[in-house]
Amino acid sequence: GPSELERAFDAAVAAEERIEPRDWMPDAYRATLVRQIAQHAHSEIIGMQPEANWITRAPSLRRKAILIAKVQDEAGHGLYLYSAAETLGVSRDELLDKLHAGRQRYSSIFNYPTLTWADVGAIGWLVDGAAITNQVPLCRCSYGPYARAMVRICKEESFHQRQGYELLLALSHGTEAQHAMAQDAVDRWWWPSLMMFGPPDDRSAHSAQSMAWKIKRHSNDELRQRFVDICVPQAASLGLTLPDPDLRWNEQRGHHDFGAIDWDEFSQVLKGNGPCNEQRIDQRRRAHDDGAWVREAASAHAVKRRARATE
Ligand code: FAQ
Repeated sequence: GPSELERAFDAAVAAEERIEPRDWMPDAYRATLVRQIAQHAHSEIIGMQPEANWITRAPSLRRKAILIAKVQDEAGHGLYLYSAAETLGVSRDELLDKLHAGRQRYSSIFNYPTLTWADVGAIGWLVDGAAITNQVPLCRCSYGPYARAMVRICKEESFHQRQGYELLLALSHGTEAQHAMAQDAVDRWWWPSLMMFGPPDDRSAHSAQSMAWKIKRHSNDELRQRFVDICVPQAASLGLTLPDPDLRWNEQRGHHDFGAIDWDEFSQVLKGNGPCNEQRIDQRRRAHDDGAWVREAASAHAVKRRARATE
């Protein structure tokens, strides 16, 4: 039967208490958290690339300042999340090595290109919107450090989502060409955003166990449905359409029905065959190598300061 420690862990989870770094936890619980938090952290820093692509070409100083701040926030989210992962006994170096070696994942969404300025708006509205829908329940995750990191991240994500919505609203009500650019961006980002929630429930390997452990609070399909229901009225007020002829309100279900997701495309992106997989990981490795001297200088400085403090 279960040991004393296991029983205490199960009771804490059942009582909605938080599991903290020094508490006993099952190895598989720890491994699942490392997998999910690392994947989340990697997504934040790889996710800086598609938007950073537009910093030099933002259409005004105001838009440029906003975009720089947003991309910087994403770096910060990466740091909170790597720190949360470190409380589980893995180092940030180790996680980055795994990312660079292709042994840990980052979100499928960041393997799509940002072709026009409107993509910055579509990412804010749809990608950050999907991230919030997925992450608000993670504020109640059973693992304390992850749950607490998520509170601040969600507040910042809400700001990012509004930024994207406001950008798209300006374009949608601008010239005919600007409106068309906004619509094209939404057409390209809609389906990949729905894929962010992960495979359908009947093909989600980890959901049942993660929900039992209260790491995940809702299934992939539940959150995806919630996101669709939120987006439909927002698209209408933006004056834009969602690229799905099967999208319609279902009175009986009290939800919107929507068309079939291309799961072959999703699995291709996960296998590394998305439009930008290679570019994203090459750029990440290059940035890491180019930053080696900064890490060396910072640790040399820390050693010097410590020596001075103990003199
Ligand atoms: N992409 O059994 P499940 C952001 C993998 S938001 C890639 O359902 P799970 C904000 C999954 O790892 C994006 N892989 O898995 C931002 C597993 O493979 P594995 C980051 C995916 O973990 C905006 C397999 O499929 N957010 O960064 C994806 O229970 C703008 C089976 O799947 C998070 O990571 C996918 N979309 O549920 C930043 C949120 N979906 O590991 C910058 C936290 C599934 O066995 C700019 N994560 N897979 O090899 C989660 O909530 C969960 O991990 C899910 C997946 C819901 C993503």
